[in-house]
Amino acid sequence: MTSAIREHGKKHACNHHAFGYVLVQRSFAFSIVSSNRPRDGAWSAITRMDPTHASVTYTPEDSSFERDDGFDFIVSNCGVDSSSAHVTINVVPGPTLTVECLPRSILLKWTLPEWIKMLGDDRISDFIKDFRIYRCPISSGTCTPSTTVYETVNDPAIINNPERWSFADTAVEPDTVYCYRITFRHENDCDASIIYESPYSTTECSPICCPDSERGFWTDQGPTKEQLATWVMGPGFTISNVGYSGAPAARGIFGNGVNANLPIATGVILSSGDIALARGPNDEPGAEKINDELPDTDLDAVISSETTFTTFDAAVLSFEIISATSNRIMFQYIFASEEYPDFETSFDDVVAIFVDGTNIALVPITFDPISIFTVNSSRNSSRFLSNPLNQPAFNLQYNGLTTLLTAEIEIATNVTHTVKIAIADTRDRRLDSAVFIKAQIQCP
Ligand SMILES: [Ca+2]
Ligand SMILES: [Ca+2]
Repeated sequence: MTSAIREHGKKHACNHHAFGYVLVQRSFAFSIVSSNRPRDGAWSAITRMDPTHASVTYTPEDSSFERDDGFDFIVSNCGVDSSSAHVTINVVPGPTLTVECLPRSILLKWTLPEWIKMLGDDRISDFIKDFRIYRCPISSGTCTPSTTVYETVNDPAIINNPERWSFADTAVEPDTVYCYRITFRHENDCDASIIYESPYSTTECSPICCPDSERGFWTDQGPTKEQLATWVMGPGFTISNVGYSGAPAARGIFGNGVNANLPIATGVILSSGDIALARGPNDEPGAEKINDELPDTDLDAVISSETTFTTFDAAVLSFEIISATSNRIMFQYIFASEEYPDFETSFDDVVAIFVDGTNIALVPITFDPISIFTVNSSRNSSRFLSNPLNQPAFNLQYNGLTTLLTAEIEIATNVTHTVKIAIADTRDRRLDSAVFIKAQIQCP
């Protein structure tokens, strides 16, 4: 008896895996002998599926280009071999994925292979099922495959419109590497359901600090206090025991500072009100937020030689650092306020940076602290810049600001030091002030 092969080599289109199968005429015992193994891929041992079917899994060596491969097979029964037959495997590309860093988000953009589009441009959703986005944790610089679906895309309006083939991942932390992959399932004309997947795509940037020229000057209250400490210190320091006291709206980050004419592109902002008020134009004489926050006694001490009043609405970021390599700490910062110009001799809002208890934020040469009384249009005026109402020199709400100032101090290596950055209103909680501190981390 000769096994009759009625049909063979049904063709499967697939990216990473493909299989051919043979169909024999009726049910009887048989075996399959392979010959002429695939040229560009590896295949599994032939597996009996049922009395009439057998399958083999094929994995192309390189799935990034489109080409055909195949193998020959012989079905034998009772020692009588059939003639050789050939299975063709059509290997086609799968989807591709790119990732782009934006402020506090990562934008994923994908493309689908041409063969999918040719199935019907505006009916792609008829052929694509279970479109999934996987976000994979990173370890040791490589992607760790995730089996947990991060996001699904089911909306035909998105799947059928190439201009909408994107997804913004906003749940990102700074200085964290993320890795993504997309997959979809295609039900093809061979009654098979095959999963297509993109290669992994990895970000290696600090997502939240990435410049976005279309966004203009921005502030963001989202980052944690630990992120703020990391931003102002930069690499080389181990940071611990981070604390923040003050209103949640009073601290955060800013970006595109150049858009506001600031000499700092990105950094941390602390204020005695709401950091969102920092954004220009300067269209109010006295923008303010009453936070009902407490004074800071260290700041009270800093201004005690200038005024008898105490502080209010303090915002205080504090932490400990240790470094094996850095014997110096440096901050570059700008102090800005709504107290200028009308109250520059009556309401002494203040900022200070304490390292191991010593205030290192001082007017150069003079050793004056940084406050409304010590830097203004008449005192230390070379350090002062006016931002008049409705004729903004800077795209900031604040009516005046200092030039870019530097606070630095030598420190011992391998010793824990305390850092405390504090700002507050003085005498009342009105007409807020802010400090812009340059980020020491690298942005792409
Ligand atoms: Ca103003
Ligand atoms: Ca206030």
